[in-house]
Amino acid sequence: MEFKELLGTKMTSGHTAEEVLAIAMKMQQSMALYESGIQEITTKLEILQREAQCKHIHNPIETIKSRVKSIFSIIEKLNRKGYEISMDSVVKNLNDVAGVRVICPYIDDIYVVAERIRRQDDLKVLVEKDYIKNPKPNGYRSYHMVVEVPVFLSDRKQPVRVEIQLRTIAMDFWASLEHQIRYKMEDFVPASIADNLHHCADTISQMDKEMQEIYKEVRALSSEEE
Ligand code: 0O2
Repeated sequence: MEFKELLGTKMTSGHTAEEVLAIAMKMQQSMALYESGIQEITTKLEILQREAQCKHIHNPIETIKSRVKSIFSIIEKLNRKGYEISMDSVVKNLNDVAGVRVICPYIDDIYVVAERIRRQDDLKVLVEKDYIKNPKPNGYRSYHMVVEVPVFLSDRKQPVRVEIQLRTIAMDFWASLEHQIRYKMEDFVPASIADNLHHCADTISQMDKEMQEIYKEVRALSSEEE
């Protein structure tokens, strides 16, 4: 859906296209706060990466990616979920405006990183969803955390919510392609394609488990200490 189309969509909140545009411009000004929240979380994760590199121990973080949700996606999500279209509503109802994706080599690394995040006492963990132990019906796997991080401004301390998605390289491969396919098909994925995607997700999950076992054997054979 393009922004033009969104403006042509009937808003569940009853706003006109002009009102939505004015709200969108106001929202844009608030996005800096979410950028700052991402910066805080990314710094914490980079510190964990650097520590592992310095100590020559296994680094549980392969890659860190981040994004602030576009205003278009924010309005589309508020509208889809039937929430009011306003900045207050974004703060109250959306957890994933600021998103950080942590790609880990192995499944166990995900739980290691999640625990290291939990231990940081300036962060408040608000939500945790384990889509690895409980995959979504379409086969999606990831570990999701919503945390609140303090951002220090010139005159106040502002808590900012950030969604952290933790995945293996394999889970990320599947989720990225599935997302693209779903987008291409405008969310109407035929059953046969959905079945194939589910099958791929299960195959990938099996591979993740096998790679984890291989790594355990490698570690048992090597003298690496952590
Ligand atoms: P995008 O483009 O990545 O931003 P909530 O956010 O808690 O109100 P929701 O959306 O059900 O409710 O939360 P959930 O299930 O934790 O999922 C949030 C995000 O996880 C999604 O954001 C995706 O990034 C990812 N995700 C969840 N399910 C799937 C899936 O089936 N396939 C893929 N590829 N990604 C998924 P957005 O806003 O949908 O998208």
